[in-house]
Amino acid sequence: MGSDDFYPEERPVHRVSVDGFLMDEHPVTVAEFRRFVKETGYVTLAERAPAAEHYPDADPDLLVPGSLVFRATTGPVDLRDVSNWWWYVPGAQWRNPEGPDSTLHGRERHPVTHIAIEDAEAFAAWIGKELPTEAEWEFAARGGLEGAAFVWGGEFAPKGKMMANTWQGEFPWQNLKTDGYEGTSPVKTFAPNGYGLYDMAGNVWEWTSDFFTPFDGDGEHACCVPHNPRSASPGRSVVPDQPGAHIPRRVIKGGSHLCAPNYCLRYRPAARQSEAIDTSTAHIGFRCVVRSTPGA
Ligand SMILES: [Ca+2]
Ligand SMILES: [Ca+2]
Ligand SMILES: [Cu+2]
Repeated sequence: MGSDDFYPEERPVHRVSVDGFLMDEHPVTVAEFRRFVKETGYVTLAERAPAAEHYPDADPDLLVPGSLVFRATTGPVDLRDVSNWWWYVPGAQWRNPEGPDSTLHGRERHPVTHIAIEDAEAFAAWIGKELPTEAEWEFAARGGLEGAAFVWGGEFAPKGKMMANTWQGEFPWQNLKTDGYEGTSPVKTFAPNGYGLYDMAGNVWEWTSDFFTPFDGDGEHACCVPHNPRSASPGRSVVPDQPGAHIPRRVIKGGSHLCAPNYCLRYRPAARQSEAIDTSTAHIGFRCVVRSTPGA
């Protein structure tokens, strides 16, 4: 797991082992999520109004159901300020990914988006599966290649061929769409990895069950190869000195159609990012696993 060649949170490279499991071959699609909602009446987090007591500093106008939507800027902006391109849009949810006036027309086989971790867990429980741990997800993404930068090998675009739906050009204003897609793409558009898994790089980020913790710093893994490692407690996942720092954060993996080399070169198996458990966005989805020992 991990990489020493890109971002600090991926360091150091270390060895883990995981038991056998099966994984969905692509992220859960709009059509699949629709069936879940139809049969259960499930209401996603983005469709519920945030409770004022959890957000004492919030603008009351924003304490309405909604979700984070990406809007490209007209030119280069300060990349340290994500509010330049992320907008909390009232009425944005999985059925209306860009806001109330948008539809899913033609996107039934795209990954479902605007899914918070609790929504992903609810779907998994309903269908009799579980969410992968970070270690399982990364093992699966590598597709049998040891230490390769990308899920298909060492080169981003072998012989010029685009292997995943990412962002080509200067983020967040110049989307060249060399891969053919500005936003999400239908699952299985790009070739699978060595384990037959599609969209392990790009398209949408995918939730894992682990709370986000640094790989280094605690020395707990120094002596041995952790077996089925998991990070089950929210304690160390909070990011000090950030707005919303008290909200626990889980690991998301794989990068998305918004990941670009000038900002976020994270369409790689080692890449990891944290996302708050109260958050849904237009570029995060999920897929499930079945373990040989359920709940292990
Ligand atoms: Ca793209
Ligand atoms: Ca993905
Ligand atoms: Cu990214």
